[in-house]
Amino acid sequence: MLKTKRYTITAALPYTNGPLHIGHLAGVYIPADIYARYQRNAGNDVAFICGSDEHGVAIKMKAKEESKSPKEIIDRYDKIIRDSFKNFNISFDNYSRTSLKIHHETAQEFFINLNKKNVFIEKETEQLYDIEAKEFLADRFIVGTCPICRNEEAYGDQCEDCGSSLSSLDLINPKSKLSGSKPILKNTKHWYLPLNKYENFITEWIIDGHKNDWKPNVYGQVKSWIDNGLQPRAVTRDLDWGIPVPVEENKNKVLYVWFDAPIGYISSTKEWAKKNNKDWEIYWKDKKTELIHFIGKDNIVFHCIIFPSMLKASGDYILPTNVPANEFLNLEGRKISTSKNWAVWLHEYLEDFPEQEDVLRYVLTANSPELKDNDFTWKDFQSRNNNELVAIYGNFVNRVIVLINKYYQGVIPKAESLSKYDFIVLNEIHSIPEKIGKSIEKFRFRDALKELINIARIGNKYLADEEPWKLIKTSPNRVATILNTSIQVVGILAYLSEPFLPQTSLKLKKLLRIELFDWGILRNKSILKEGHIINQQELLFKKIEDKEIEKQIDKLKKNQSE
Ligand code: B3M
Ligand code: ZN
Repeated sequence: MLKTKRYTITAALPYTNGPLHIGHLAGVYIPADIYARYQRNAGNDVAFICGSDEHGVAIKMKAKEESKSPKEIIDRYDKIIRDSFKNFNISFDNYSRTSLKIHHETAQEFFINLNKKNVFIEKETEQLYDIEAKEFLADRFIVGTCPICRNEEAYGDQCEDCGSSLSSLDLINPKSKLSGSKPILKNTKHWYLPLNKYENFITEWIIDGHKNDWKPNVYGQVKSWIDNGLQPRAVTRDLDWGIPVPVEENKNKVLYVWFDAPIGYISSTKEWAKKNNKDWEIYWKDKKTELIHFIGKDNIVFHCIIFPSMLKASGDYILPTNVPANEFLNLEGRKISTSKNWAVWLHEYLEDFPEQEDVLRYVLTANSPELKDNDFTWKDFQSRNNNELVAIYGNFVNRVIVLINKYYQGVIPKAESLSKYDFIVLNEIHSIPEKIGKSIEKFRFRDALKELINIARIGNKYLADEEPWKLIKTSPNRVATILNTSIQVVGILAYLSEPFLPQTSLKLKKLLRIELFDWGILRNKSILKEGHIINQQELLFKKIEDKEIEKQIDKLKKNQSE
């Protein structure tokens, strides 16, 4: 199909300081994957980009906790994270890592370019210092009370509760996470990005320009920062882990992780373009390219204010068309917490529910925290699997395939004269691809998924109303028409499931013996021609028993008591 538009789709680079859990999938990676798969199926040119975020204090903290080197930590979790993305069919075109040379070079070039343009303010200031640990305290090395929302666990660079970008001197009652001691003040030099100078740019671009097409939760956060006024932010740190600041007089200074990490999208695109003999610049500098950042709400300030100001200052980059950040997913009514092991880890999920990654994709899309925090419960997981995937989707497909094999040895029968009801069903089904497309274009994946399952609901009802198994002796032509109509519904379900349930879509493709997956065919009235031979039925979804759910809930309670 003619490639009509170009998309650079990025998903937040996960820190390699721990494994992935359901909050990551629901917040960022499933929405991004649905969107990327949809745009590919629509015939567009897509670069779906991600990679591991391997610098910063978070990784230093983990290394200290485990008395390991940061390198050992990032290598361990980079592998675990890559495996999880692969197992859940997150279809990145490239997954890189910011510890690679190509990223160090790209980030340093970016810094040098801005430095040459005198974008930064270089200044000596007093910063918090831990005399016991002999470390300057920035980012997650320091915690204190957030001056904006009074959260007592705010970090030196950000408060995860209200999303505010902070500097450690803003914290009330700051405490070192390294020694627990009260920090002293010590002089040090840093390079500051003067965000205050980009207030008008952000106001025109987002506050005026994206009032109607950006999600209200994102727009609202950006507006609150602009209303409070933007402050210069240090983009360098006194740390021995990270990308060295490319200046002569550098003394153990590295780039702030949130300066280098978003540039990781660019270096990952470069790496991909080199491997595929493509020009990376059209994905980051061509005004016809749509740049979409998929992130969680705690990353909004970095993707809507800091990184765009860096791109603007650099001068030749495009800006994101949209930043559809999701809110947070809670677990059994409580905030997911890595440190308290209150999480459903992806690698553990697959041990307990092998081959059922699509079930989790389905439930996390149906319950996605698109506009407000939402809750994942194991009971809901079980009921959506049993009552929607098994009882509606799987049951409908199973009945059609079994009947076509039983009555016609798997050969799709010829449709005779269609009844009014047949036309109603086919017209309704053929209106759904456009509805799903419209919802996905607006990042409303829950609505899009409802339309998808509705296809199976319509098919199920049609079969139950028409009861072909009662007519096979008296009206064989009618049965042929009903099953030809029904297999068209299954065909559309196969195509439209691909962005949401890729594993199930692949099973259906094999079942129906569909070779290509070009969505252009969805414009045809009939997807599967009479005479086409399909395979025997195979199980798509299996019932989840109470004891499987009880085991999960007990596991969480046990984690809690430890
Ligand atoms: N590593 C993820 C987080 O804040 C952070 C995203 C970087 S995207 C450039 O958990
Ligand atoms: Zn706060």
